Amino acid sequence: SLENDSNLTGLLLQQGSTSACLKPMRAHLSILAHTRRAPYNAPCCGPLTLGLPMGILAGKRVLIVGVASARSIAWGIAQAMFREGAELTYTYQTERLGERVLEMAEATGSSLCLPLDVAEDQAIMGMYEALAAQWNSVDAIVHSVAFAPRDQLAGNYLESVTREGFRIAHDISSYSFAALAKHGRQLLSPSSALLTLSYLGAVRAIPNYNVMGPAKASLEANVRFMAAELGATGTRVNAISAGPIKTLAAAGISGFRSMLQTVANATPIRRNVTIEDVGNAAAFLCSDLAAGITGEILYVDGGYSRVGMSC
Ligand code: NAD
Ligand code: 0WE
Repeated sequence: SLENDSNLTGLLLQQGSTSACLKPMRAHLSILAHTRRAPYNAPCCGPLTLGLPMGILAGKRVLIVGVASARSIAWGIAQAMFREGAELTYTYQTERLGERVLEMAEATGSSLCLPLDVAEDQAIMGMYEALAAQWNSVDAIVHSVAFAPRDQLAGNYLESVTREGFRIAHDISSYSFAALAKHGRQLLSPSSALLTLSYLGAVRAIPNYNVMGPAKASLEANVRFMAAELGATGTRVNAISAGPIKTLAAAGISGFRSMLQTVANATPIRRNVTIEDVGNAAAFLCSDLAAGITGEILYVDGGYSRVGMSC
């Protein structure tokens, strides 16, 4: 399955039983401990940090929404941000996902995981209440969430699109980003960043992406409107438009494997992007290095969208 060959769950599942989880988990943590940056204000001369520069996110507190597996783009972002010194809190969509997300959180120095279904305003407000009990402010929020009913993502656009499918796609994939900002803005620090994930289907008609195209176009417009408003209080708002990656959200999309191959061949860097590529760009955008960037859609697609023909 998608999860079994991932680094983290691979380690956890090696011994085939949940009771055997702790030992390999600790081994994994100790590996990460060597790459952990010093906390904010700490001198860079402790035993773990000797000779290492401070991470670009040292002292930043980041809320990560959208980890479902070790293949999730949000997990690539969380790992890059942890490496750069951020302190993380995660949310998970369902109880079924909660245990796995908690294990992943622990591997990145975090034990705070909160349930969140972004379809519910009450759930968003409850999540922030629980978060505010731990953190008095938040420096970045990563929104890595999309959903349309499966029947929306196959066949011709006008045949598959329905009023209800359109509503759900826009609610979960676009409105939820504004909702996270609307209910969380009192917690945002004066040099904070919001980040969401988009896809080329926002600006090009891509077969089978269907109603998710209009939903991502709406999400990208959300980025601009939110950036215009929140800039005054020091919050930047950006999106990364990522190339296709095999995640749970891509599982079961018919022809995804051959699409990956076709895209790799037509991409200037001649390969597909990875969750590490996206994670590194996300860490930059949420850091003070990107203090002059807001309302932007940054393409992390190996240049695919820049070329009109490839040989
Ligand atoms: P993923 O399945 O790992 O992540 C999608 C996440 O959305 C999951 O964690 C899921 O729990 C969450 N989610 C869905 N409905 C939710 C709800 N009601 N409440 C809370 N959470 C909910 O897949 P991914 O590919 O990592 O997707 C993350 C983002 O990246 C999405 O916005 C997707 O559109 C975008 N993106 C993906 C690709 C790709 O090819 N995989 C390319 C470009 C952009
Ligand atoms: O945004 C996405 C996928 C988002 C998504 C995926 C699913 C699958 C499971 C939204 N809703 C659902 N609903 C489900 O039931 N991507 C960018 C990945 C993706 O999906 C495609 C793509 C690409 C790329 C669908 C068709 C064509 C290309």
